[in-house]
Order: sequence, then structure tokens, then C-alpha cells
Amino acid sequence: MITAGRLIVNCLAANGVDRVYCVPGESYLPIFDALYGNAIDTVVAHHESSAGFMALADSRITGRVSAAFVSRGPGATNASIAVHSADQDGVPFLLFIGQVPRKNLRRRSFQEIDYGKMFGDIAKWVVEISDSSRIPEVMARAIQIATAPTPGPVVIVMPEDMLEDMVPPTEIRPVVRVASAVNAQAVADAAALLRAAKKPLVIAGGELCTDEGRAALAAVAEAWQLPVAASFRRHDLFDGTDRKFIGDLGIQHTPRQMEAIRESDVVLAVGTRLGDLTTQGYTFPESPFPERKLIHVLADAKVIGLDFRPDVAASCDAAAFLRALAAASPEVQPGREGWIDWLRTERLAIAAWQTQTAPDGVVFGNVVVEVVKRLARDAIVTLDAGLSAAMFYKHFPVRAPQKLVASITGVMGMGVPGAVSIAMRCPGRQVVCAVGDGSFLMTGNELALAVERRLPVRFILASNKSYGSIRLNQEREYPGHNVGTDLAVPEFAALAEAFGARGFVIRSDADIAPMLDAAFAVDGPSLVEVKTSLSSILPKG
Ligand SMILES: Cc1ncc(C[n+]2csc(CCOP(=O)(O)OP(=O)(O)O)c2C)c(N)n1
Repeated sequence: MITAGRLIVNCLAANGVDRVYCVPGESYLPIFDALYGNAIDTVVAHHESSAGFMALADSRITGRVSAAFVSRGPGATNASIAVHSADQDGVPFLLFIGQVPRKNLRRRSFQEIDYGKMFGDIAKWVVEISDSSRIPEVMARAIQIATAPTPGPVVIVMPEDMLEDMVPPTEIRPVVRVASAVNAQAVADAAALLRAAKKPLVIAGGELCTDEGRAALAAVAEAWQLPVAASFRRHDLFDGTDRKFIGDLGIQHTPRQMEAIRESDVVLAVGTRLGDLTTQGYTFPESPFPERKLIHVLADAKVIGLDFRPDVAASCDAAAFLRALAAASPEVQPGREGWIDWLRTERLAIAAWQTQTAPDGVVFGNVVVEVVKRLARDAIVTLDAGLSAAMFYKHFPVRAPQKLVASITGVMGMGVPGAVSIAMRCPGRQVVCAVGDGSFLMTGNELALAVERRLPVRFILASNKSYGSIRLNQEREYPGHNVGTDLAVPEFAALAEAFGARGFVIRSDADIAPMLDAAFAVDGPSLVEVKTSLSSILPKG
């Protein structure tokens, strides 16, 4: 016989989980006992939000389910941010929470929360394991639900006394991936619409965030000569230097660019849930009845048709559909070159950068273009929230195998922990993290982990002493009334040194190249603090 805690860990191992993220709590000690001497790598975070963010970033790289363990009450509330992000980003994530002993349940006992109520709106499933004999079944169900389209978070609650139950050492079999067939009629109908299209456009989403998804997207765009937009913040789905790529659909458009995009007569939305930001508040395509032909392909059938009535709809693996479509006798209407060039010109107008100066610090865009020049062909860049991220979305043309990892939901705090877990997952690959001062001060303490594991991550920190993105909106809406957006900050390079990393400071444009070169050459983690201009990002005049 083995403990219930050990059986839970065995279930994870059998399903390919080789690393777990945690902040310890006395409420789940038998789990640690099972992890002791185990091949699973236990990563100890400095805050439960970071443990969750690290797991999410790990999943984004591996495509597999990830797991974090936290304690009840305070630990669970700290971790809730990652559950919300996993839900919005569609990431398969298991959050394990220690719970009060079964005899104390529903008595409002010490640090008790009813997690079904707490996570009811943001998790795909919340389960409290009160009967340890059901662990194999509950774990299989949890992983199946977390990984099924659209992937998302499952919360598993473990009463502490249950973890000590002795149970048989059941041999665990991993969950299976459900195959979904591509419907030949839907492919033929989509092909017919594309053959007649004068101004087609692809909107590609997160379901294509795999090597095979990217390859299928590239193949269909080439075969049919289709311009491609990524859904909100999914820039790394398509070669950013390809003339058919027009960036993401989201919040950074010029009116001229949106005018061009709205000219499209057939939209192939593939692997995307067509959320509010991608669809410009449900106006492109128009909800509920689009003013153009809509082909919607998504594994998650529950989403199709809710907001937009498609002309062709298919619920299947997005990459498989695209492979079939690429082979469905493509024909391209005359004038396609001009359509692609028009869209590309508007994209390049946004992506262009000219060196700027400002009286109150370095203009961050000047640094971004120099960072991009130093990125390796297989670099992985993690972004946090804020204006520093916005500059990378505009000015970093990602090309596979390069990757861009950021929370689609715009949460602050994922950049640093995400970079740390990705560096652990991908030794030998260059990992760069861009982060604002506000976001760094939320979870930047994971620098300690980067130092402990000697991870050569490059942290590029834009310090404008402000919650800059909010300040920008505040200035627009309430000019001069600046309350709540100034930020007290430390000397970040010195802070990095105190953690045991190397710290560098960019105070002027002349520092940019030498400081980046020095930081990129460090054997171990390095942080570049950029004394960033705030005035340059505020509304002019
Ligand atoms: C956890 C969380 N809290 C608050 C927000 C709202 N918010 C979005 S961006 C932002 C400011 C980010 O500041 P900073 O990291 O310094 O970047 P900057 O915008 O100055 O470049 C805030 C407060 C959020 N997205 N996530």
C-alpha cells in the first residue's frame, strides 16, 4: 500500500508531468514526501502567483498539462491569478490545493475555503477528493478536462488527512488525446469560398500554437496566397518577416490599418475563439451576422456560432483542417498581390521605428530594436504587461523557432517567472524577458530562482517610475489628474546584484549597445535596467 499523496504524484508522472511548481504548506506534506527522491523536479517559488505563472509558461512551451501545488486559504488565494490566466489563455493547468481535514470541512475552519464556489467561474472543473479510493479516476478526469479543447485550469482540492490514507498502488495509464476527424464537405465548402474570394484574410489563433500548427498555417497561406493576422497577442504563429503577415488583431491598430482589414470579403478564422479584443469588440467580423463570409474552424465546438454565425463551420483539429485545405486545389483570384501589399504596408507603418529622444530618459523603443538585433534564431522572449510589452509586439518580427510567450489576458507578473521556467525547460536556448518596473515589483523575486539554477536569462527592465499604461489612459481621460499611477522604485541593477545576478544600467542612448552586449555575455542571469522616459509615451500636446 502507498499513501494517497504518492498515488496523486504517480498519476502526474504517468501523464508526463516531470516538474511541479509550489509554495509549501503544512496542508499537503504527504505530497512532498512522495516528491522526495522522485524524478519529478520540485521547483520552489517565492509566491504562489509565480508558481502558477511558471507552470503556465511551461505548458505554453511543452503543450502538455502543467501542475502547481499550493496551500489552503492564503496560498490558494495567491494562486488564483494563474487560474484566471489559464482560463483566458486556454492553458492546460492543474492547481492542487491542500485543504483542512475532512472532519473540519464546511465549518469555516482555519484557512478553509469552499473552492467550488471560489473558482466556480474561472476553472473548467473543481474537485475535492474526499474518497482516496477514487484518485485514479478523479485524476484521469481532471487531466482529460484540462487538456480537452479549449484547454484550461482544473483545481484539485486535497484534504490533508485524505493524503495520508493508504491506498493500493494502482498502475496508472496516461489519458488519451481524442482524435477528431476533418469533415471533407467543410473543407470543400471553405475551398469554394476561398476560390471566389477577392480579399480573403486568415485569423489564426492559439490552437495552432504547436510546431505542426505553425507549419500547416504557413502551408495554407502559401498555397492560397492568404494574408494572415494572428489573434490577439499570438504573434509567434506566423513568420513576422513574411509579406503575408499583418500582425495581430487587437489594440494596436491605426485607423488606416483597420480600414484595410475591414475590406476583407472572406475570413478564415482558425484555431481562435474570436474573443472581444481580436474582433474589435465583436465588430470584425460583425456579431451576430458577419457582413462577409466566415469560415470558423475550432476544436472546441461549444464556441462556434455563439457570437458569429459562420457560413462554414468545422469542429476539428485546426492544423489537420489547414493541411486538408492546402491540398484542396487552390485558386487565387487576380489582384491578390495588391491586397497582400496593402495590408502589409499598413502593418509595416506600425512596425517601423525611428530613434527618438526625450528629456526624461531613454525612449524604450530605441532599446527594443537593439535587443531584437541580439536575439538568437531560436530565442524565446517572455513579455509581461504594460508598454514595454507593447513595443515588442510592434517591433519584434518573430520567426519560428523563435517564440513569444506572454499571457493573452494582460496580467501583470508573468514575465519574470515565465522566463525562469522556460529557461529551465529549454537549456541552451536564449531566453529574454521584457518587463516594466510595476510588473517586475510584483514577481521579480523569482530572480532568486534564476540565480539558484544559474539560468542565463536576460531581463530587460523598463523603469519609468510609473504604472505607465494606466498613466497613459489617465492622461487621455483626465489630463493632469495623476493619482494612483506614480510608482516608488528601487535601483533595479543594484537589486539584481543583491540577488546574485549581474546588473547593468542604461541611462542614455550611448549606453544601449555596450550594456546589452555585456548583459548578453554573462554566464548566468543578468538584468538591464533601462531608465526609461515616461513623457515619450504620454499623449502629446
Ligand atoms: C495583476 C494586474 N494588476 C493590474 C493590472 C492593470 N494594469 C495593466 S498594465 C498596468 C501597468 C503596468 O506597469 P509597468 O509594469 O510598470 O509597465 P508600463 O506600463 O509602465 O510599461 C496595470 C496596473 C493588470 N493588468 N494586472
